[in-house]
Amino acid sequence: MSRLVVISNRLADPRKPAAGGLAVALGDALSQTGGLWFGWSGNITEDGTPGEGDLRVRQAGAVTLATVDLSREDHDSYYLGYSNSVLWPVFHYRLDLADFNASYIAGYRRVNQMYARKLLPLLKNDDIIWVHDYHLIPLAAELRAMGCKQRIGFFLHIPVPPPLIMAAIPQHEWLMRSLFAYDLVGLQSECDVAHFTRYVRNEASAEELEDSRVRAFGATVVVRAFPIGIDVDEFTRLANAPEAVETCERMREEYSRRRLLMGVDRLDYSKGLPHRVRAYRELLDRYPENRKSATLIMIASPSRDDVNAYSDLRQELEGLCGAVNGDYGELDWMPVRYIHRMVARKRVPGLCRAASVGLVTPLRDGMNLVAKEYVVAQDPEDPGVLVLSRFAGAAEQLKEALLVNPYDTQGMADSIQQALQMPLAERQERHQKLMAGIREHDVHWWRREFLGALETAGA
Ligand code: GDG
Repeated sequence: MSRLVVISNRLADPRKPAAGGLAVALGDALSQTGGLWFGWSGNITEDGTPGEGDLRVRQAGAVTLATVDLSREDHDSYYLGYSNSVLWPVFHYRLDLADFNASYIAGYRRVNQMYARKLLPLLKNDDIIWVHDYHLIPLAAELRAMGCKQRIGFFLHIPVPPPLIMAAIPQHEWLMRSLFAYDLVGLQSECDVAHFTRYVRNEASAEELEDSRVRAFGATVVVRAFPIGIDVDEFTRLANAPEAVETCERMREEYSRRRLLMGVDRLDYSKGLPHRVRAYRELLDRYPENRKSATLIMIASPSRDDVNAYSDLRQELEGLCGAVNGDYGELDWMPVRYIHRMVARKRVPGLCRAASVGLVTPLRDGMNLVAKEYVVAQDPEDPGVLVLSRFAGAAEQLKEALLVNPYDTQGMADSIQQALQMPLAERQERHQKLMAGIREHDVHWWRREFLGALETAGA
């Protein structure tokens, strides 16, 4: 059996309980074959040389963790700059938030080249290499240029935008050409595959071959959707553990006279948080019976604070929450509880379970795992209702959720009202169907499908 090598921007020690579904699933796969996980250490060296970083290799059980530090200049141009101020906004259709600063691309290329240089000597001939996400699009091309012949797959966790939006990135052709150095490109949804295919057809006269193969730029790559799932068993265990049970009980006690609506997200403009608060305000306005009886809990964990667009969003959100509380609040009722802190992972399932409505309303999202976690955390006898944006990748799978358009404030308020009023039998039926799909397509399924396809791609 070949050894698995995973490369991602950040890595997690898979043995640590706080690691989360993806880290656990990748950790499992890596442990099975005795794998290598390579990425940024999370350290920034203030006086480091650009394009250079110390490699540190350590063992975590059967998994070798190899990390490199980044110099301040590389961190700012590769990570904050090109990855999070160009690729992240554009791939989420937000040209208005993109910062096409010409200096970023050099850092992005430099770091990918450095990673390739550091990784190459650690590779064995029959390794299978799996690269993750938008920070590392050109990594395979850099590895190939250094003579790497191993099979390499890429999985993009974020959406692929429509071709004309992609074309706004000055280096769009180079980026898309880089993807053809992989043997397999995995995307989250069929919509992403359609955008990818349309781009290469229009911009590179691509030929679509059998078995999801696409030929362009003188190379052939397999492009398919592999919708990522969660680790259902791990999350169920977490939901039944004392911390989650206690959190749920405490919430129910604290809010015994209220119905809870809940969202847990990173504070990111892709997640549609202001739109959610506006819809909730509309709910209180249109359906006054919810005043004093509904409470919206918004947990928005800090994220990428040093990118400007994120501090603007924080201000906007704080203003909106403050206004709802000021306009509608009573001495004994605050409509919104907004928390700008990370809650412990062990508490997340308890929060989900205590909420009658789970609000997952991104403007655009590759998949959105919170949607799946919310469903899995529910009591099947008395489940809450998932209100899900049609613009989340998860909407292609979770058809029994109440699908909403987050730009339509009134429509979303109506759907939240429908969720609050939904009869038990309908809630149970929807929950059962959602659960079956989430269980069938869990994170282990995702990993097996991807690695199975990578085994045969390019063969
Ligand atoms: C990217 C793509 C794709 C959130 N707040 C807290 C917290 N979380 C956890 C959730 C969930 C995870 O973080 C978020 O996952 P998402 O999928 O919702 O979103 P991104 O972080 O944007 O992830 C996304 C994903 O990659 C996987 O491919 O689905 O589309 O954007 O697990 O529970 N966890 C804790 N405290 C918090 O406050 N502990």
